[in-house]
Amino acid sequence: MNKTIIVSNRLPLQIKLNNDKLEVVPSVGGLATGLKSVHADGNGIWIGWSGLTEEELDDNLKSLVKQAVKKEKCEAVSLTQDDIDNYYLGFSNKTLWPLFHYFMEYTEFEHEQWQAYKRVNEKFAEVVLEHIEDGDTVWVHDYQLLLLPKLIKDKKPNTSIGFFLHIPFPSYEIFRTFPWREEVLDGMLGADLLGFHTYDYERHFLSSVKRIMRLEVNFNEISMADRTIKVDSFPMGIDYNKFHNAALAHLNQDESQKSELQKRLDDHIQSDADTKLVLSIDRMDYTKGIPNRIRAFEYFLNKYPEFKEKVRLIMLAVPSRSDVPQYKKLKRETDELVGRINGQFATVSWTPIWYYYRSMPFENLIDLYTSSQVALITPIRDGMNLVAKEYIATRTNGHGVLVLSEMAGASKEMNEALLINPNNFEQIADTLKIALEMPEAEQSRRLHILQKRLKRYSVEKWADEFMSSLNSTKKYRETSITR
Ligand code: GDG
Repeated sequence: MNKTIIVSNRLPLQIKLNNDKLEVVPSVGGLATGLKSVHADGNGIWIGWSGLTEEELDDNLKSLVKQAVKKEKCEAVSLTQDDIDNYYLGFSNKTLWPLFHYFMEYTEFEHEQWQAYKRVNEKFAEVVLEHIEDGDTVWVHDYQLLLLPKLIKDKKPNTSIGFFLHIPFPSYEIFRTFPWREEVLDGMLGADLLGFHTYDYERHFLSSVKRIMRLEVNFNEISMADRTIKVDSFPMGIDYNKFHNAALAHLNQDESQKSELQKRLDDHIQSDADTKLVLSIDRMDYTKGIPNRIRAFEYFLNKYPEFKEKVRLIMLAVPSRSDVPQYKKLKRETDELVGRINGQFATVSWTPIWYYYRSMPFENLIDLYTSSQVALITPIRDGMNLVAKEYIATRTNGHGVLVLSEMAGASKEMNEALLINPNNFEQIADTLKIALEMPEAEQSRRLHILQKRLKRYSVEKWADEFMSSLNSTKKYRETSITR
C-alpha cells in the first residue's frame, strides 16, 4: 500500500530526558493537528529531528528514542550539536528567516553555514530514501528543508513530492541578493507541487523562477524539460472547533475550575467594568513587531489620555531562538520599553502593560483570548499568523475586535478585521481607539463573517486541499506518460 511521508525540521513530539528516562509527548500544535489524518492514514510516517542532539544520546538512549519515536509513526533524523548550530541556528535562522522576512540588515551570508545547511538537507534525504517505496507521496515542510525536494526527486523520480513554505517568499529584488539563489530554487523545483500561504508569495516565487532560472512559467505552472510543476496558494487555517469549543466550555466554568490567571483577569474586570483588555501573543521574534506595538500603545496613551486607567495591554511573548544575538537584543529592548512605559504612566491602581515572557499552557491561552476585548497583532512581516485566527475563533460571546497588520498573510483573508500598517503609529493609535469604541452590533457583524470563513477553511481542510492538489499532479503525470 502506498503511503505519505511528512517531513519537517522537528517531529511533532516533545521528547524530554529525565534522569536518563525518556518522556515522549505528542505535540498539539496547529501543523500536527492539520496533518493528523494524513499522518494516520495507512502506513504514513513523519520524519524530522527529535530535539535531542547526538551528543545528548548514548547508544542505549539512541535506541530508546528510536523505539519511542517509531511507536508514534515517526522516524528521527540524527543531528549533532554542530548541525544545530550551523544549519538551524545558523543558516535557517540567521540567513533564510531574516532574508525571507525582508530583514536584510540581519541577514548573514556565511559559507560554513551554507555547507551545514546542504549537509543536513542530505541527512534528511538519506532517512527519507531509506523509507520511501515506489508510488509513495512526500510532503516537505518549510524553509529549513528547501533543498530536500530535489535530493529526493533525483533519486526517486516517480515519487510525488509536495512542498509547503510557512513563511513569506520575498520579492525578486530581495531574493536576488541571496548568494545561493540558484541552488535553493533548484532544490525547491524538485517538488511537483509548491504551496504558499498567499497569492503574493506565490507570485514572488514565480517571478524569481522566471528571472533567475529562466524557466517558462504559464500562469501557475512551471515547465521543466521532463515535467510540469504546479504552484498554488493554500492559506493555512486553524483547528477551529478546538478553540471555539474550549472557549464555550470556558464560559460555563465555575469558580473552582478557574485558573489563577483567569481569577486575576476577573479581578481586573470586576474592579472597573469600563476597563478593557487589549491582547497580543507572539513568539519573541523581531518579525512580530513587538517594540512597534509598545511604542504605538505609548503614542495612543499620550494622544488619547482619556483611556488612561481604562485600557490595559496584555502581552504574552514566548521565548524563541534566544541564542541568536538579534533575539537577545529584541528581548532587552522589549524589557526596557515595557519598563519605561509602565514607569511613566502607572498609577496606584493601574499598570498599562502586563508583560509575560514565557509560554503558557493552552488553558491559559483560552483565558487570555476570551477575556480580551481587542487583539492587537502588528507583525512587520508574517507568513500567516495563526494567533489572529485563534482569537476570532474564541470570541463566542459575539464581541471582540481584531486589529491586524496588513503585513501578515492572514490579513488577506480577514478583511473584516481593522487592518493597519505596523510602521504607522498614528494609524495604530487611531485604529485602537476605533476598536475600543466599536458598537457591539458592528463587532458581531464582523465576527460572524470571519468565524464562518475560518470554520469552513480549517487546518484539516488546508491539508486536504494540498493533498488532493498533489494527487492531481500525480494523475496528470501518469496520463502524460501514457499519452
Ligand atoms: C510560523 C510562521 C505561520 C503561542 N504562544 C503560546 C502558544 N502559541 C501558539 C499559538 C499559535 C502558534 O503558537 C503561533 O503561530 P503563528 O502563526 O502566530 O506564528 P509562528 O510561530 O511564527 O509560525 C507564521 C505559521 O508558521 C504556520 O504556517 O502562520 O507566519 O511565522 O498556534 O496559539 N501555544 C501555547 N502556549 C503559548 O504560550 N500552548
